[in-house]
Amino acid sequence: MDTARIQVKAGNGGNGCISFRREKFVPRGGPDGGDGGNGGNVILVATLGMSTLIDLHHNPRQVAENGGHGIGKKRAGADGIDCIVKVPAGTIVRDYDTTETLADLTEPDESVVVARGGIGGKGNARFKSSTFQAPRVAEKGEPGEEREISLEVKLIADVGLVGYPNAGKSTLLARTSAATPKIAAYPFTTLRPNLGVVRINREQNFVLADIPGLIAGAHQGAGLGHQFLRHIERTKMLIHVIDLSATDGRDPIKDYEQLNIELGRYNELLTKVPQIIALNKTDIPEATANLPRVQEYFGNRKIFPISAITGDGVNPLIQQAYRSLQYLETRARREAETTITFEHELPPEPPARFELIETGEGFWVTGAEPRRAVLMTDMENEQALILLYRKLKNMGVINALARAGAVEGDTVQIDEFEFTYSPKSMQSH
Ligand SMILES: Nc1nc2c(ncn2[C@@H]2O[C@H](COP(=O)(O)OP(=O)(O)OP(=O)(O)O)[C@@H](O)[C@H]2O)c(=O)[nH]1
Ligand SMILES: [Mg+2]
Repeated sequence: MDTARIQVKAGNGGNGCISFRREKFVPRGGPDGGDGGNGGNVILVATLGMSTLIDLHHNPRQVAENGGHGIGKKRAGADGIDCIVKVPAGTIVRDYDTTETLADLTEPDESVVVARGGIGGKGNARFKSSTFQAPRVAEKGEPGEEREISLEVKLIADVGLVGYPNAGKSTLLARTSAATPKIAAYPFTTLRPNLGVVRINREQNFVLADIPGLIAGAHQGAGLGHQFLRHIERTKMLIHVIDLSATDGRDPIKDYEQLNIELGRYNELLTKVPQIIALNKTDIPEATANLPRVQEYFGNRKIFPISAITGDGVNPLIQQAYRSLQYLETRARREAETTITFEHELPPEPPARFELIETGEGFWVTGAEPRRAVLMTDMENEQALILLYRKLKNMGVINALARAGAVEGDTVQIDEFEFTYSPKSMQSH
């Protein structure tokens, strides 16, 4: 339920209308066809209080309303209503085919348009001019965008708890927050990540995530942990919980090393995430016995012996986690500021409106603007083709063709349509 694949279809623009005024005593009135309305967009909105994509599994196709067609008396069609799709905060949105990331909706109410509604076509009233008194032409509505997207929810926690099964991660989460995860004396008690808010004082807090225990081979799918490792990819920091009592016949130092190897095998970057070491279950005598050896192993590195059950040592651990977070956030802000200054010096180049590609048989025109102009043209209508020619000319397409050496009779392809080039007009076929 953390991932979903859905189809989104924005509304088509409504068609412009071809109509002429009819009034008593006015035998041949002017054009009065209204514009089509714009199609609705499909918009994803990050929503607080949602945690899964289960709703979308039941509704894998999300469609926005089409714009209404224009009608006579210059009345415009209504705009189509947007389709609003609620997703959990922390959802990454990708194009399914290209896998390009479209958005990373981290903050509540952040939104992204994943399919843009088509523009309504202009009615014939718009095309009247001194030389064009009775235009029998209107634009078709632009088709709404349609695509497949994939969604993935990654929890947004500041700090993640990692450790072997049974180390006491859930117990620590329960002790430090209001969360009530399941706790039991067998491995793999936790089956899904849990989040809790750890309050330092009235204003200061951070979000702590507990994930299922990891074991050797987790990166290859052993145990349950690997499917949840991606949740901690985005935490700023980890608390590595180690069972110091080693009651299951294990060794705390081996556990520590093995777990880090697993993290690195899953994603090298995870080994770069700062870790705080929590040595848990100090209330058990075996733990106290193990402590000197483990302390020696970590040397100068700061470690936190705790008992998640009694609460011993937990407060210093939490304070340290919070201070480290603050440090990391300040550093991230400083880096962000540096980046912004840099970007100011290098303004991005404006995107080209279209591109001309020589095909050997003629030319291929790509780009959103020419494509839109073509899709909004009724190819059966002579006047509409004249209008298309003018639009292409205004965009610079006709000039570019001439410069590229196009001659009468060359084939020009725009989107799905083929035209025959002539310096003064375009003919569709
Ligand atoms: N004595 C003692 N027992 C503890 C302590 N912390 C956890 N436990 C016990 O250890 C067992 C496992 O605790 P959990 O919190 O469920 O461990 P976990 O790391 O979340 O385990 P998984 O979810 O299976 O990965 C439970 O029986 C806890 O009561 C501690 O500080 N002292
Ligand atoms: Mg647990």
